[in-house]
Amino acid sequence: MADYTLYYWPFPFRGQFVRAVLSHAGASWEEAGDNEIAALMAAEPTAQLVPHMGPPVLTDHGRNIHLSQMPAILAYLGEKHRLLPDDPVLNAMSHKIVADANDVLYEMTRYNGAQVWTDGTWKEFQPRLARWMGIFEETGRRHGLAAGSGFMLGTQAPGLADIVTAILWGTMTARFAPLRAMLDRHAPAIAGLSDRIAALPAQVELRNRSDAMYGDDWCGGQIEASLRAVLKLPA
Ligand SMILES: N[C@@H](CCC(=O)N[C@@H](CS)C(=O)NCC(=O)O)C(=O)O
Repeated sequence: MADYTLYYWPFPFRGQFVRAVLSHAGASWEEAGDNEIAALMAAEPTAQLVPHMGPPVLTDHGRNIHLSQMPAILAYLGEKHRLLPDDPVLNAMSHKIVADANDVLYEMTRYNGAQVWTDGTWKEFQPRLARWMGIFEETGRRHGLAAGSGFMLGTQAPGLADIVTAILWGTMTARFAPLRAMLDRHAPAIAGLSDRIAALPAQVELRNRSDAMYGDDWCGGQIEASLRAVLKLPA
């Protein structure tokens, strides 16, 4: 049996953070199918593995536990697979980076798909997106990257903060190429970190597998279609 089961849609969006951490930790996992995810979501909270609104949901078979909420899942995996710094401040910084990444996903999808992009709203959002890039760059500058460790929080090996940062910006700019120039301009150290993490063998393997399964998709649905339209990318 696999170590974990991941309930997440066939997209490299929120679930990809969980996949990337599991890959980095060398853990095995099975992906639940769409029908299973839909059935779990439709079940009464009393009948769900863990009461939740939307995936990702992760089952750890070794401990027979189930978790929802991407930041909580990553906090658990970070502790279990020793991907968090011992220092309490840097530990909290890791969780801040995860929460920032989740906020960026929320804003990039216009509040988890509640609205779609138009040319006007996308243009209005540009300073805010640049600022998010700057926030990651400055977080890295203050804690590690500029100090020469090469990792987000000055750790000697990639940790949760590095994987999350790389999956956020690396996946987004790979899917939406025009955003890479923006990342290079506003967050050059983060662009470099994303490339270094992306080159790790476990991440190369995950990306190849994900690209084969999900193609060019990122978050899917009308929100992705509108993002492609404002970026003048093929649908
Ligand atoms: N805050 C949750 C957000 C979960 C979420 O929005 N999941 C999306 C996929 S990324 C979903 O399918 N939601 C369905 C729903 O909320 O009805 C997290 O960070 O895990």
